[in-house]
This record gives sequence, C-alpha cells and structure tokens, in this order.
Amino acid sequence: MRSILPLLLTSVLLAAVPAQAHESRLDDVRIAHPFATPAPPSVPHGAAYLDIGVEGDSSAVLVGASSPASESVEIHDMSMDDGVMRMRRVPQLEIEPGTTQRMRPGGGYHLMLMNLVAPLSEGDRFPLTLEFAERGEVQVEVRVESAQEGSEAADGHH
Ligand SMILES: [Cu+2]
Repeated sequence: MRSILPLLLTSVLLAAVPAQAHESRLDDVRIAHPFATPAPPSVPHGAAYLDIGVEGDSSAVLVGASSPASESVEIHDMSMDDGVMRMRRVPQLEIEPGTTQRMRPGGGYHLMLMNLVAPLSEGDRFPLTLEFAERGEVQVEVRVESAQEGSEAADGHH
C-alpha cells in the first residue's frame, strides 16, 4: 500500500494539468477561457469574455450571470450602428448545437460587469456563475488579462 500514495499524488498532479487549459463543463456545454479586461478605478463597469460550445444536439440558452466582482452581470451585444459602436442588453443568448459562441473584446457579445465592486487589475481572478435555461448553473473562474493576451489565449483553445 505504501507505494500507492506517490502514485496517487502523481495522478492528482496530472489531473490538475487540464485545469490549466482553463475550461469548465456543464453536461454537453463547454466553457473555455473566461477572461475580463482590466478596469481602472475611474471605470464603473467591466467586461468579461468566454467561449461557450455546445456539443450535444440541443441548443444552450444563457439566461443570466452573476459575480461577486460586480453588482450585476448583463449579457450585452455590441455592434456598429451608422458608424457608431453601440452596446445593448440582450435578455438571453442562444448557442446552437454543434457551434461555439466566442466572445472577444472589440465587438459582439460580452458579459458586462455592472458597477464593479473593485477595480480589475491584470492577474486578478474572480468567480462568475453562468445560468443556462434548463441546464442550470456553472461557476467559472475569470482571469483579468489584457484584451490582446486574453484573446490570443482564448484562440489557443481551438
Ligand atoms: Cu457592454
């Protein structure tokens, strides 16, 4: 029995390696590389980005999110409207089966951290809970990374 312990420790350490790929699962839904961009004290809101992939055969519907990092979290879409970038809140975000919804800084969907509790600095981490219709909730860990660093790391997941 004595020789089993080091083996167990080794397998625990090995099992920890995939976690560094920074990915979470909720049944057939895969959430990859959640990150938020830095927010200095002068900025009231933050933005978080992640990839949601649906591997099963029914679409996943993100209906809400929450985090201790901000008063509330809203699902936003950003698009060009007459040459002006506009953000609007959307009630939900549906991801079709077999597809991945990617969120990246600079446009499209993102999670808006409304009224940050504290500024976000590179290297910070905080939990974020995603709520899906029917599937329930999953908690992920968000890292604060620059837009470029976060985007490149997220793209590296695919
Ligand atoms: Cu927004």
